[in-house]
Formats: sequence, C-alpha cells, structure tokens
Amino acid sequence: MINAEITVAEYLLHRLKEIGYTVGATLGAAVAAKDRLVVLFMGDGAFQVTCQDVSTMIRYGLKPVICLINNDVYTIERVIVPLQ
Ligand SMILES: Cc1ncc(C[n+]2csc(CCOP(=O)(O)OP(=O)(O)O)c2C)c(N)n1
Ligand SMILES: [Mg+2]
Repeated sequence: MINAEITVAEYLLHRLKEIGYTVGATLGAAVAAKDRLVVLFMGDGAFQVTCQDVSTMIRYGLKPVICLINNDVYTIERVIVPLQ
C-alpha cells in the first residue's frame, strides 16, 4: 500500500524545483482567501516565466503584495556563462 501523505516541507521541496510556480500559487491563494493579505517573494528570472498571471489578478481585482528580488540575473546562467 502506498502512503500518499506528505508533509508541507516535502510538498514545497518538490514544487520549488519549478520556477514560476509561485505566481500561480499566489493567484490561487488570493482567490481562496480574499479577506487575507497574500505576499509573494520571488526572483526576477522566475517571475518572467509566469508573470502573465498578474493580468488575471488585475482582472479579478486581486491585490497580493509581490516582492520581486531583482538581482538582474538567472544566477545559474551567470555561473555557467560568465558575462564578458
Ligand atoms: C520551469 C523551470 N525552468 C527552468 C529551471 C532552471 N532554473 C533554476 S533557477 C533558474 C533561474 C532563476 O532565476 P531567479 O528567479 O532570478 O533567481 P536567482 O537565480 O536570481 O536567485 C532557472 C532558469 C527550473 N528550475 N524550472
Ligand atoms: Mg534573479
């Protein structure tokens, strides 16, 4: 028998491999909890993957706080291909 129960930490560890996921997650949280403040912290590179979801937030009048960590880079890309 498979034990399908996972902890929150295990869930996040799995999901956080996929960059951009948190914009959609923020949209979902803002829809589900309209009476609560939803706050998102994410990188500038990851934001570019799913930033279109912000238009849906605006269309539905949702106002999560989005803190964009702008270090002007996909760090992993800079490590692999250093700037000239
Ligand atoms: C869907 C998806 N595409 C590509 C990657 C590979 N990847 C891991 S981190 C990263 C860049 C993230 O950039 P940013 O959000 O700016 O974070 P920083 O590197 O600056 O900490 C990429 C492209 C991934 N994890 N998931
Ligand atoms: Mg970055």
